[in-house]
Amino acid sequence: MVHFPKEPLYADVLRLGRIEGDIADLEIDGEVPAGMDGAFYRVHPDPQFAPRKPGDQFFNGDGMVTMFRVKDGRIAFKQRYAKTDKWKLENAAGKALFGSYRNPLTDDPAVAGEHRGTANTNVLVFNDELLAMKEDSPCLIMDKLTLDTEGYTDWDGELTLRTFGAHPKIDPATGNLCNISYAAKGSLSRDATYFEISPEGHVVRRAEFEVPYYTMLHDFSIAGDCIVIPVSPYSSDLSVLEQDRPHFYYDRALPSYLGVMRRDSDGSDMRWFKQEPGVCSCHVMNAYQDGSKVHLDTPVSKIGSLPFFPERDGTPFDPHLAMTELSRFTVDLKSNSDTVESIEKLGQAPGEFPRIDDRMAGKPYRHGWMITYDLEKPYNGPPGPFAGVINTLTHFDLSTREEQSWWCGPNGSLQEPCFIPRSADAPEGDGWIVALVDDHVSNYSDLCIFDALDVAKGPIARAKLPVRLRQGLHGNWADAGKLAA
Ligand code: V55
Ligand code: FE
Repeated sequence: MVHFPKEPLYADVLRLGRIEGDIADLEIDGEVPAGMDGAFYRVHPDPQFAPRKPGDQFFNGDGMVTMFRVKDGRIAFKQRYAKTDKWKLENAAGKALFGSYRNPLTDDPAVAGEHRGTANTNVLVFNDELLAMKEDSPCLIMDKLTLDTEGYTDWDGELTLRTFGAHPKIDPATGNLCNISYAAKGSLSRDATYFEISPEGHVVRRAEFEVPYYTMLHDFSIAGDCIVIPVSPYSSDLSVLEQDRPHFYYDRALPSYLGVMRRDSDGSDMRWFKQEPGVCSCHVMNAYQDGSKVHLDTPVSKIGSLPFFPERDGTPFDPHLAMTELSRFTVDLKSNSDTVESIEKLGQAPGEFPRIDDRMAGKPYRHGWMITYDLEKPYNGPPGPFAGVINTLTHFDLSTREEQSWWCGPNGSLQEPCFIPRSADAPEGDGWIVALVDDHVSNYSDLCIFDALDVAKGPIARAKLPVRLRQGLHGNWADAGKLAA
Protein backbone atom coordinates (compact mmCIF):
# COMPACT_ATOMS: atom_id res chain seq x y z
CA MET A 1 0.00 0.00 0.00
CA VAL A 2 1.28 3.47 -0.89
CA HIS A 3 0.74 6.26 1.60
CA PHE A 4 1.37 9.75 0.36
CA PRO A 5 1.37 12.44 3.07
CA LYS A 6 -1.90 14.34 3.57
CA GLU A 7 -0.63 17.49 1.86
CA PRO A 8 -2.04 19.89 -0.77
CA LEU A 9 0.70 18.61 -3.13
CA TYR A 10 -1.25 15.34 -3.58
CA ALA A 11 -4.83 16.57 -3.22
CA ASP A 12 -7.44 18.36 -5.33
CA VAL A 13 -5.89 20.04 -8.37
CA LEU A 14 -2.65 18.17 -7.70
CA ARG A 15 -4.18 14.74 -7.12
CA LEU A 16 -1.75 12.15 -8.46
CA GLY A 17 -2.28 10.34 -11.78
CA ARG A 18 0.38 7.57 -11.90
CA ILE A 19 -1.46 5.92 -14.79
CA GLU A 20 0.11 4.53 -17.94
CA GLY A 21 -2.15 3.60 -20.81
CA ASP A 22 -3.38 3.75 -24.36
CA ILE A 23 -6.60 4.86 -26.00
CA ALA A 24 -6.67 4.14 -29.72
CA ASP A 25 -9.30 6.68 -30.69
CA LEU A 26 -10.42 9.45 -28.32
CA GLU A 27 -14.01 10.60 -28.23
CA ILE A 28 -14.15 14.00 -29.90
CA ASP A 29 -16.59 16.92 -29.86
CA GLY A 30 -16.27 19.03 -33.00
CA GLU A 31 -13.94 18.38 -35.94
CA VAL A 32 -10.22 17.76 -35.80
CA PRO A 33 -8.77 19.57 -38.85
CA ALA A 34 -8.17 16.99 -41.59
CA GLY A 35 -4.74 18.41 -42.37
CA MET A 36 -3.38 17.97 -38.83
CA ASP A 37 -0.88 15.09 -38.98
CA GLY A 38 1.67 14.61 -36.23
CA ALA A 39 1.95 14.25 -32.48
CA PHE A 40 1.68 16.56 -29.49
CA TYR A 41 3.94 15.47 -26.62
CA ARG A 42 3.78 16.92 -23.10
CA VAL A 43 4.95 15.95 -19.60
CA HIS A 44 3.86 16.38 -15.98
CA PRO A 45 5.46 15.50 -12.61
CA ASP A 46 3.81 12.43 -11.04
CA PRO A 47 5.80 10.73 -8.24
CA GLN A 48 6.01 6.94 -8.50
CA PHE A 49 6.44 6.58 -4.72
CA ALA A 50 5.62 8.55 -1.61
CA PRO A 51 8.49 10.90 -0.74
CA ARG A 52 11.15 9.92 1.80
CA LYS A 53 10.03 12.86 3.92
CA PRO A 54 6.98 15.16 4.04
CA GLY A 55 7.20 18.55 2.34
CA ASP A 56 8.35 17.48 -1.13
CA GLN A 57 8.24 19.84 -4.15
CA PHE A 58 5.88 19.68 -7.16
CA PHE A 59 8.97 19.91 -9.39
CA ASN A 60 10.38 16.68 -7.87
CA GLY A 61 7.79 14.29 -9.31
CA ASP A 62 8.75 11.60 -11.83
CA GLY A 63 8.07 12.61 -15.44
CA MET A 64 4.88 11.21 -16.95
CA VAL A 65 4.90 11.68 -20.71
CA THR A 66 1.77 11.93 -22.85
CA MET A 67 1.59 11.57 -26.63
CA PHE A 68 -1.46 12.66 -28.62
CA ARG A 69 -1.09 11.23 -32.14
CA VAL A 70 -3.31 13.23 -34.50
CA LYS A 71 -4.12 11.83 -37.95
CA ASP A 72 -7.12 11.72 -40.32
CA GLY A 73 -9.34 13.55 -37.85
CA ARG A 74 -8.61 11.06 -35.05
CA ILE A 75 -6.49 11.34 -31.92
CA ALA A 76 -4.77 8.42 -30.16
CA PHE A 77 -3.57 8.79 -26.57
CA LYS A 78 -0.51 7.13 -25.06
CA GLN A 79 0.97 7.79 -21.62
CA ARG A 80 4.12 6.32 -20.06
CA TYR A 81 6.51 7.14 -17.26
CA ALA A 82 9.90 8.44 -18.32
CA LYS A 83 11.91 5.54 -16.90
CA THR A 84 14.90 7.45 -15.63
CA ASP A 85 17.71 5.78 -13.70
CA LYS A 86 15.95 7.15 -10.59
CA TRP A 87 12.62 5.60 -11.62
CA LYS A 88 14.25 2.19 -12.24
CA LEU A 89 16.25 2.14 -8.99
CA GLU A 90 13.19 3.11 -6.97
CA ASN A 91 10.94 0.70 -8.85
CA ALA A 92 13.32 -2.16 -8.04
CA ALA A 93 13.41 -1.10 -4.38
CA GLY A 94 9.65 -0.57 -4.17
CA LYS A 95 10.12 2.81 -2.48
CA ALA A 96 11.68 6.25 -2.87
CA LEU A 97 15.47 6.32 -2.57
CA PHE A 98 16.07 9.87 -3.73
CA GLY A 99 15.18 12.62 -1.28
CA SER A 100 14.34 16.28 -1.66
CA TYR A 101 14.31 18.29 -4.88
CA ARG A 102 17.89 19.06 -5.99
CA ASN A 103 19.32 17.92 -2.65
CA PRO A 104 21.56 14.82 -2.82
CA LEU A 105 22.27 15.14 0.92
CA THR A 106 18.80 13.70 1.56
CA ASP A 107 19.24 10.55 -0.57
CA ASP A 108 19.60 6.94 0.54
CA PRO A 109 23.39 6.37 0.46
CA ALA A 110 22.75 3.39 -1.84
CA VAL A 111 22.11 5.81 -4.75
CA ALA A 112 25.06 8.17 -4.17
CA GLY A 113 26.43 9.45 -7.49
CA GLU A 114 23.43 8.30 -9.57
CA HIS A 115 21.61 10.77 -11.80
CA ARG A 116 18.80 12.32 -9.75
CA GLY A 117 16.80 13.50 -12.79
CA THR A 118 13.06 12.99 -13.18
CA ALA A 119 12.72 14.00 -16.89
CA ASN A 120 9.60 15.94 -15.86
CA THR A 121 10.06 19.32 -17.56
CA ASN A 122 9.95 19.14 -21.35
CA VAL A 123 9.69 16.67 -24.23
CA LEU A 124 10.79 17.23 -27.83
CA VAL A 125 11.38 15.04 -30.89
CA PHE A 126 14.92 15.61 -32.22
CA ASN A 127 17.33 13.41 -34.16
CA ASP A 128 14.65 10.66 -34.48
CA GLU A 129 14.21 10.32 -30.71
CA LEU A 130 11.98 11.82 -28.04
CA LEU A 131 14.15 13.86 -25.66
CA ALA A 132 12.77 14.03 -22.09
CA MET A 133 14.49 16.75 -20.12
CA LYS A 134 15.16 17.96 -16.58
CA GLU A 135 17.74 20.67 -16.04
CA ASP A 136 19.58 18.85 -13.21
CA SER A 137 20.58 15.78 -15.23
CA PRO A 138 21.51 14.57 -18.73
CA CYS A 139 19.06 14.21 -21.60
CA LEU A 140 16.84 11.09 -21.44
CA ILE A 141 16.01 9.32 -24.71
CA MET A 142 12.60 7.75 -25.25
CA ASP A 143 11.19 6.03 -28.34
CA LYS A 144 9.09 8.65 -30.13
CA LEU A 145 6.40 6.09 -31.11
CA THR A 146 6.26 3.61 -28.20
CA LEU A 147 7.42 5.98 -25.40
CA ASP A 148 9.70 3.19 -24.16
CA THR A 149 12.73 4.66 -22.37
CA GLU A 150 16.17 3.99 -23.82
CA GLY A 151 18.15 5.86 -21.14
CA TYR A 152 20.40 8.86 -20.69
CA THR A 153 22.57 9.95 -23.60
CA ASP A 154 25.96 11.67 -23.77
CA TRP A 155 25.57 12.17 -27.54
CA ASP A 156 28.12 9.47 -28.42
CA GLY A 157 30.56 10.95 -25.96
CA GLU A 158 30.37 14.43 -27.51
CA LEU A 159 28.53 15.97 -24.53
CA THR A 160 29.55 14.46 -21.19
CA LEU A 161 28.05 17.23 -19.02
CA ARG A 162 25.99 16.00 -16.07
CA THR A 163 23.19 18.47 -16.87
CA PHE A 164 21.14 19.40 -19.96
CA GLY A 165 18.75 22.38 -20.00
CA ALA A 166 15.04 21.68 -20.40
CA HIS A 167 14.23 24.57 -22.75
CA PRO A 168 16.27 23.95 -25.91
CA LYS A 169 15.50 26.03 -28.99
CA ILE A 170 15.61 24.78 -32.57
CA ASP A 171 17.34 27.25 -34.89
CA PRO A 172 14.97 27.54 -37.86
CA ALA A 173 17.90 28.21 -40.23
CA THR A 174 20.14 25.22 -39.39
CA GLY A 175 17.83 22.88 -37.48
CA ASN A 176 20.43 22.86 -34.72
CA LEU A 177 19.24 22.20 -31.18
CA CYS A 178 20.54 25.16 -29.17
CA ASN A 179 20.71 24.68 -25.42
CA ILE A 180 22.30 25.67 -22.14
CA SER A 181 23.42 23.53 -19.21
CA TYR A 182 24.21 24.84 -15.77
CA ALA A 183 25.72 23.48 -12.56
CA ALA A 184 27.17 20.57 -14.54
CA LYS A 185 30.16 20.53 -12.18
CA GLY A 186 27.91 19.91 -9.19
CA SER A 187 25.09 21.35 -7.15
CA LEU A 188 25.41 25.12 -6.47
CA SER A 189 28.25 25.71 -8.97
CA ARG A 190 28.30 28.80 -11.21
CA ASP A 191 29.54 27.05 -14.35
CA ALA A 192 27.38 27.04 -17.47
CA THR A 193 27.72 25.83 -21.05
CA TYR A 194 26.05 26.85 -24.29
CA PHE A 195 26.04 24.26 -27.05
CA GLU A 196 24.45 23.45 -30.38
CA ILE A 197 23.72 19.93 -31.62
CA SER A 198 23.23 19.39 -35.36
CA PRO A 199 20.13 17.57 -36.64
CA GLU A 200 22.40 14.51 -37.10
CA GLY A 201 23.27 14.58 -33.39
CA HIS A 202 26.77 16.10 -33.39
CA VAL A 203 27.92 18.85 -31.04
CA VAL A 204 28.88 21.63 -33.45
CA ARG A 205 29.26 24.59 -31.08
CA ARG A 206 30.23 24.91 -27.46
CA ALA A 207 30.98 27.79 -25.09
CA GLU A 208 31.74 27.86 -21.36
CA PHE A 209 31.00 30.78 -19.04
CA GLU A 210 30.15 31.61 -15.44
CA VAL A 211 26.90 33.10 -14.18
CA PRO A 212 27.07 36.08 -11.75
CA TYR A 213 25.65 33.99 -8.90
CA TYR A 214 24.39 30.42 -8.53
CA THR A 215 20.89 30.45 -9.95
CA MET A 216 18.26 28.51 -11.84
CA LEU A 217 19.10 28.99 -15.55
CA HIS A 218 15.73 27.63 -16.50
CA ASP A 219 15.13 29.11 -19.97
CA PHE A 220 16.92 31.24 -22.57
CA SER A 221 16.50 32.26 -26.19
CA ILE A 222 18.41 32.46 -29.39
CA ALA A 223 18.31 35.94 -30.98
CA GLY A 224 19.77 35.84 -34.48
CA ASP A 225 23.54 35.35 -34.05
CA CYS A 226 23.28 35.70 -30.26
CA ILE A 227 21.83 33.99 -27.25
CA VAL A 228 20.07 35.81 -24.41
CA ILE A 229 19.85 34.31 -20.93
CA PRO A 230 17.69 35.90 -18.24
CA VAL A 231 19.02 35.51 -14.70
CA SER A 232 16.42 36.02 -11.95
CA PRO A 233 17.19 36.38 -8.23
CA TYR A 234 16.65 32.72 -7.39
CA SER A 235 19.70 31.34 -5.64
CA SER A 236 20.78 28.83 -3.02
CA ASP A 237 23.71 27.86 -0.81
CA LEU A 238 25.01 24.89 1.10
CA SER A 239 23.22 25.81 4.34
CA VAL A 240 19.90 25.47 2.50
CA LEU A 241 20.75 21.93 1.48
CA GLU A 242 22.13 21.05 4.91
CA GLN A 243 18.89 22.23 6.53
CA ASP A 244 16.81 20.54 3.80
CA ARG A 245 14.90 23.71 2.94
CA PRO A 246 13.49 24.25 -0.62
CA HIS A 247 16.48 24.22 -2.99
CA PHE A 248 15.87 27.72 -4.35
CA TYR A 249 15.10 30.89 -2.45
CA TYR A 250 14.19 34.25 -3.97
CA ASP A 251 16.54 37.01 -2.80
CA ARG A 252 15.20 40.55 -3.33
CA ALA A 253 18.68 41.92 -2.60
CA LEU A 254 20.10 40.39 -5.80
CA PRO A 255 19.96 42.17 -9.16
CA SER A 256 18.70 40.35 -12.21
CA TYR A 257 20.74 40.11 -15.40
CA LEU A 258 20.48 39.43 -19.09
CA GLY A 259 23.46 37.51 -20.43
CA VAL A 260 24.16 38.12 -24.12
CA MET A 261 26.78 36.31 -26.17
CA ARG A 262 27.46 35.48 -29.80
CA ARG A 263 26.45 31.92 -30.65
CA ASP A 264 29.80 31.21 -32.28
CA SER A 265 31.85 32.41 -29.31
CA ASP A 266 33.83 30.31 -26.85
CA GLY A 267 32.09 32.05 -23.96
CA SER A 268 34.73 34.72 -23.32
CA ASP A 269 32.58 37.51 -24.79
CA MET A 270 29.54 36.85 -22.59
CA ARG A 271 28.18 40.21 -21.35
CA TRP A 272 25.95 40.51 -18.29
CA PHE A 273 23.51 43.44 -18.37
CA LYS A 274 22.29 44.29 -14.89
CA GLN A 275 18.75 45.20 -13.82
CA GLU A 276 18.18 46.72 -10.36
CA PRO A 277 16.05 46.08 -8.45
CA GLY A 278 15.89 42.52 -9.69
CA VAL A 279 12.80 41.13 -11.39
CA CYS A 280 11.71 37.57 -12.09
CA SER A 281 11.42 35.90 -15.48
CA CYS A 282 11.03 32.11 -15.81
CA HIS A 283 10.06 31.54 -19.44
CA VAL A 284 10.94 33.21 -22.70
CA MET A 285 8.45 33.96 -25.47
CA ASN A 286 11.09 34.92 -28.04
CA ALA A 287 14.08 37.20 -28.63
CA TYR A 288 15.57 38.88 -31.68
CA GLN A 289 18.18 41.34 -32.89
CA ASP A 290 17.38 44.75 -34.32
CA GLY A 291 20.64 46.41 -35.40
CA SER A 292 22.82 46.61 -32.31
CA LYS A 293 19.82 46.05 -30.02
CA VAL A 294 18.65 42.75 -28.64
CA HIS A 295 15.06 42.34 -27.44
CA LEU A 296 13.82 39.57 -25.15
CA ASP A 297 10.09 39.06 -24.61
CA THR A 298 9.14 37.25 -21.42
CA PRO A 299 6.54 37.30 -18.64
CA VAL A 300 8.05 39.31 -15.77
CA SER A 301 7.00 39.67 -12.14
CA LYS A 302 8.27 41.95 -9.37
CA ILE A 303 9.06 39.00 -7.12
CA GLY A 304 9.56 35.27 -7.65
CA SER A 305 6.52 33.78 -9.35
CA LEU A 306 6.92 30.25 -7.96
CA PRO A 307 5.15 30.06 -4.57
CA PHE A 308 7.06 26.95 -3.44
CA PHE A 309 10.46 28.68 -3.65
CA PRO A 310 10.13 31.13 -0.72
CA GLU A 311 11.76 34.49 -0.15
CA ARG A 312 15.17 34.26 1.47
CA ASP A 313 14.21 36.53 4.39
CA GLY A 314 10.88 34.79 5.04
CA THR A 315 8.62 37.45 3.50
CA PRO A 316 5.32 35.67 2.78
CA PHE A 317 4.37 34.99 -0.85
CA ASP A 318 2.31 37.84 -2.34
CA PRO A 319 0.31 36.59 -5.36
CA HIS A 320 -0.25 40.18 -6.51
CA LEU A 321 3.48 40.98 -6.78
CA ALA A 322 4.08 37.53 -8.29
CA MET A 323 1.73 38.15 -11.25
CA THR A 324 3.68 37.88 -14.49
CA GLU A 325 3.13 40.36 -17.32
CA LEU A 326 4.50 39.95 -20.83
CA SER A 327 7.40 42.42 -21.06
CA ARG A 328 10.16 43.32 -23.50
CA PHE A 329 13.74 43.72 -22.29
CA THR A 330 16.10 45.70 -24.51
CA VAL A 331 19.91 45.84 -24.35
CA ASP A 332 22.22 47.70 -26.72
CA LEU A 333 25.37 45.80 -27.70
CA LYS A 334 26.88 49.01 -29.12
CA SER A 335 26.80 50.79 -25.77
CA ASN A 336 29.47 50.35 -23.12
CA SER A 337 26.78 50.25 -20.48
CA ASP A 338 26.44 47.15 -18.35
CA THR A 339 22.78 47.79 -17.56
CA VAL A 340 19.55 46.79 -19.30
CA GLU A 341 18.40 49.70 -21.46
CA SER A 342 14.66 49.26 -20.84
CA ILE A 343 11.84 46.98 -19.78
CA GLU A 344 8.56 47.75 -21.51
CA LYS A 345 5.19 46.22 -20.73
CA LEU A 346 4.08 44.36 -23.84
CA GLY A 347 0.80 42.67 -22.91
CA GLN A 348 -2.25 43.46 -20.81
CA ALA A 349 -3.31 39.98 -19.72
CA PRO A 350 -1.05 38.58 -16.97
CA GLY A 351 0.06 35.02 -17.63
CA GLU A 352 2.76 32.43 -18.15
CA PHE A 353 3.78 29.55 -20.44
CA PRO A 354 4.48 31.80 -23.47
CA ARG A 355 4.71 30.19 -26.91
CA ILE A 356 5.35 31.27 -30.48
CA ASP A 357 5.25 29.78 -33.94
CA ASP A 358 8.59 28.05 -33.39
CA ARG A 359 9.63 28.69 -37.00
CA MET A 360 10.18 32.30 -35.79
CA ALA A 361 12.58 31.39 -32.96
CA GLY A 362 15.26 34.07 -32.63
CA LYS A 363 13.71 36.27 -35.36
CA PRO A 364 11.51 39.38 -35.43
CA TYR A 365 8.00 37.97 -35.04
CA ARG A 366 4.38 39.00 -34.73
CA HIS A 367 2.36 36.33 -32.89
CA GLY A 368 2.56 34.94 -29.37
CA TRP A 369 0.27 32.91 -27.14
CA MET A 370 0.14 32.43 -23.37
CA ILE A 371 -2.25 31.06 -20.83
CA THR A 372 -3.42 33.96 -18.72
CA TYR A 373 -5.16 34.87 -15.48
CA ASP A 374 -8.59 36.51 -15.87
CA LEU A 375 -8.88 37.60 -12.25
CA GLU A 376 -12.46 38.84 -12.70
CA LYS A 377 -13.89 35.45 -13.56
CA PRO A 378 -15.48 33.08 -11.03
CA TYR A 379 -13.77 29.82 -10.14
CA ASN A 380 -15.41 26.78 -8.53
CA GLY A 381 -12.36 24.57 -8.05
CA PRO A 382 -9.67 24.30 -5.37
CA PRO A 383 -6.41 26.31 -5.62
CA GLY A 384 -3.57 25.10 -7.85
CA PRO A 385 0.23 25.35 -7.79
CA PHE A 386 0.65 28.83 -9.29
CA ALA A 387 -0.10 32.41 -8.22
CA GLY A 388 -3.68 32.20 -9.48
CA VAL A 389 -6.00 30.20 -11.71
CA ILE A 390 -4.75 30.16 -15.30
CA ASN A 391 -8.22 30.15 -16.81
CA THR A 392 -7.76 31.89 -20.19
CA LEU A 393 -5.91 31.38 -23.47
CA THR A 394 -4.69 34.65 -25.00
CA HIS A 395 -3.29 35.45 -28.44
CA PHE A 396 -0.98 38.48 -28.52
CA ASP A 397 -0.60 40.27 -31.85
CA LEU A 398 2.64 42.16 -31.18
CA SER A 399 2.29 44.24 -34.37
CA THR A 400 -1.11 45.73 -33.56
CA ARG A 401 -0.79 45.16 -29.77
CA GLU A 402 -4.25 43.55 -29.89
CA GLU A 403 -5.10 40.65 -27.61
CA GLN A 404 -7.91 38.16 -27.84
CA SER A 405 -8.81 35.58 -25.25
CA TRP A 406 -10.92 32.54 -24.52
CA TRP A 407 -12.04 31.79 -20.95
CA CYS A 408 -12.29 28.07 -20.15
CA GLY A 409 -15.22 28.46 -17.73
CA PRO A 410 -15.55 28.45 -13.94
CA ASN A 411 -14.53 24.84 -13.31
CA GLY A 412 -11.11 24.67 -14.79
CA SER A 413 -7.70 25.83 -15.85
CA LEU A 414 -5.48 25.49 -18.89
CA GLN A 415 -2.09 23.90 -19.43
CA GLU A 416 0.68 25.19 -21.69
CA PRO A 417 -0.44 25.82 -25.30
CA CYS A 418 1.48 24.64 -28.35
CA PHE A 419 1.36 26.09 -31.88
CA ILE A 420 1.00 23.79 -34.91
CA PRO A 421 1.65 25.28 -38.37
CA ARG A 422 -0.97 24.49 -41.03
CA SER A 423 1.87 23.40 -43.32
CA ALA A 424 5.65 23.73 -43.40
CA ASP A 425 5.48 26.89 -45.54
CA ALA A 426 2.31 28.46 -44.07
CA PRO A 427 2.71 32.12 -43.00
CA GLU A 428 3.60 32.86 -39.38
CA GLY A 429 0.64 32.10 -37.09
CA ASP A 430 -1.38 30.25 -39.74
CA GLY A 431 -2.32 27.04 -37.97
CA TRP A 432 -3.69 25.76 -34.70
CA ILE A 433 -3.13 25.91 -30.97
CA VAL A 434 -3.54 22.81 -28.82
CA ALA A 435 -3.92 23.04 -25.06
CA LEU A 436 -5.23 20.78 -22.30
CA VAL A 437 -8.23 22.14 -20.41
CA ASP A 438 -8.61 20.54 -16.98
CA ASP A 439 -11.98 20.45 -15.24
CA HIS A 440 -11.33 20.40 -11.48
CA VAL A 441 -14.97 19.72 -10.64
CA SER A 442 -15.74 16.77 -12.96
CA ASN A 443 -12.06 15.68 -12.95
CA TYR A 444 -11.72 15.24 -16.70
CA SER A 445 -9.25 16.85 -19.11
CA ASP A 446 -9.95 17.72 -22.75
CA LEU A 447 -7.29 18.32 -25.37
CA CYS A 448 -8.66 21.41 -27.11
CA ILE A 449 -7.78 22.58 -30.61
CA PHE A 450 -8.14 26.24 -31.59
CA ASP A 451 -7.67 28.29 -34.73
CA ALA A 452 -4.43 29.99 -33.69
CA LEU A 453 -5.46 33.46 -34.91
CA ASP A 454 -9.03 33.24 -33.62
CA VAL A 455 -8.82 31.70 -30.16
CA ALA A 456 -11.71 33.85 -28.90
CA LYS A 457 -14.25 31.70 -30.74
CA GLY A 458 -13.24 28.75 -28.54
CA PRO A 459 -12.15 25.21 -29.38
CA ILE A 460 -12.97 23.84 -32.82
CA ALA A 461 -12.46 20.34 -31.37
CA ARG A 462 -12.21 18.78 -27.93
CA ALA A 463 -10.69 15.33 -27.47
CA LYS A 464 -12.21 13.99 -24.26
CA LEU A 465 -10.08 12.03 -21.81
CA PRO A 466 -11.63 9.67 -19.26
CA VAL A 467 -9.37 11.13 -16.54
CA ARG A 468 -7.90 14.50 -15.57
CA LEU A 469 -4.20 14.88 -16.32
CA ARG A 470 -2.13 16.39 -13.54
CA GLN A 471 -0.85 19.94 -14.02
CA GLY A 472 1.92 19.70 -16.61
CA LEU A 473 4.97 21.68 -17.61
CA HIS A 474 6.02 21.76 -21.25
CA GLY A 475 5.56 20.03 -24.58
CA ASN A 476 6.00 20.23 -28.32
CA TRP A 477 4.48 19.22 -31.63
CA ALA A 478 6.25 16.90 -34.07
CA ASP A 479 4.86 16.78 -37.59
CA ALA A 480 4.32 13.46 -39.40
CA GLY A 481 7.66 13.76 -41.20
CA LYS A 482 9.47 13.67 -37.86
CA LEU A 483 7.55 10.56 -36.79
CA ALA A 484 8.64 8.48 -39.78
CA ALA A 485 11.18 5.78 -38.90
C1 V55 B 1 11.36 24.96 -13.29
C2 V55 B 1 10.78 23.70 -13.43
C3 V55 B 1 11.47 22.58 -12.97
C4 V55 B 1 12.70 22.74 -12.39
C5 V55 B 1 13.28 23.98 -12.29
O1 V55 B 1 9.65 26.44 -14.09
C6 V55 B 1 12.60 25.08 -12.73
C7 V55 B 1 10.71 26.21 -13.68
C8 V55 B 1 9.77 21.04 -13.54
O2 V55 B 1 11.00 21.30 -12.99
O3 V55 B 1 13.35 21.65 -11.90
FE1 FE C 1 9.89 25.68 -17.88
